[in-house]
Amino acid sequence: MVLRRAPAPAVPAAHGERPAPAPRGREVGAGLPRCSYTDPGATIHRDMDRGCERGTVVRKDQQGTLVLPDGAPPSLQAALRCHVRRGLREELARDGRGTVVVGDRVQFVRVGDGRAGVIEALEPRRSVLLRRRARDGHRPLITAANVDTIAVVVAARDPEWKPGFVDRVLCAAELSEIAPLVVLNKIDLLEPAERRALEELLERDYRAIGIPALLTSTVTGEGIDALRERVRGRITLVSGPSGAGKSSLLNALGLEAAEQRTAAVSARTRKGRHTTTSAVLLPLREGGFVVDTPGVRAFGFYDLQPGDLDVLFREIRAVAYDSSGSGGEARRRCRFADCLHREEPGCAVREAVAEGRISPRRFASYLRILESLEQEAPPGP
Ligand SMILES: Nc1nc2c(ncn2[C@@H]2O[C@H](COP(=O)(O)OP(=O)(O)O)[C@@H](O)[C@H]2O)c(=O)[nH]1
Ligand SMILES: [Mg+2]
Ligand SMILES: [Zn+2]
Repeated sequence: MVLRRAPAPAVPAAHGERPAPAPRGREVGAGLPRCSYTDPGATIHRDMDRGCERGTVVRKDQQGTLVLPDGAPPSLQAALRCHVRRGLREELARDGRGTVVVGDRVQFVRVGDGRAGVIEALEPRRSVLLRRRARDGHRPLITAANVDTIAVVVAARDPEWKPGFVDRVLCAAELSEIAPLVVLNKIDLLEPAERRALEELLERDYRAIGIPALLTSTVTGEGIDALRERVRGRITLVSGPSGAGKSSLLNALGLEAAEQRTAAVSARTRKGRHTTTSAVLLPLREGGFVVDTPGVRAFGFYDLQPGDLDVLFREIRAVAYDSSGSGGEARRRCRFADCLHREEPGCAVREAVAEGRISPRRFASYLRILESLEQEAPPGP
């Protein structure tokens, strides 16, 4: 299979046309697939001279869009309720940017008593998270923009962490070209020998391939400063199973519990049920935001074909593809061009696993995710 960067705006119209289905044996990035979103290069038509201020979209709900102005106190209370100027709404729907989402950088003008505003312009996005639309699996939604880091938080024990879950989140980060971070919390619960074994695993499976991994404890305070350094001034999406200690870590970072509760309530309907996926950006004191989300559902593998999964495991990608060819094309090194690295003879990836160049545990994750993708994906033509 020849891999090539996917044509740009084929994908994410939040309320736009259904995008054309990706061709089979699809073209993906120069050896790297990724979420085929390219910002249509937003033109910023308003400017500060005309009284516009800049801010970050921290929440969306039925009543509108909450924007935290730059320089305002880091609290949801300081956000302004805004609506999007109709002309801009139409432009976004037309050009494939969809709608304004949390994380978006916007320019707005204040109206009324200055506690409300109108969004006039959307600044170019650094990244987007895509999610399948629940009702029809094909149309993607942009759920958040400008996320800098996807942090997967699990407990070293209690509840037992599932490496497969971590690897799935890491794949989602690769797909969106967002920096990953692994956080092993509750490290205080491990005996010294268990801790050493965990350190070895993190070193071999993550740090060795360039994925940072932190050990933290909200009880002893270990690793909290390192985590603070990682989230400062950035937008960090925090993902992890319930009980891993996400809320406790956010508290340790100085995020007031009240803010967190406000966000949690806003994500429920009046009947107490969760609304769709309205993520909330929680402003941090030292700058930046965190988004707390329960799982990978919020940013599932939009439009990922089983044959592209190997690209999302960076150490498998490094072995499976030879991108020395011209034109940025990448070819599989395995005997079969469409090798899924399962039973096929002449497989470069399985050879690397056998020789210890790829972690058997990561490879097992690959196989499990591959299987789940095959169950989700409709059979190709
Ligand atoms: N021993 C220990 N317990 C922790 C740590 N962090 C959180 N917990 C406890 O784990 C439970 C779940 O924490 P919580 O922050 O609510 O997890 P969340 O569901 O991921 O938000 C709570 O009882 C916390 O007190 C830690 O680092 N060490
Ligand atoms: Mg929580
Ligand atoms: Zn192979």
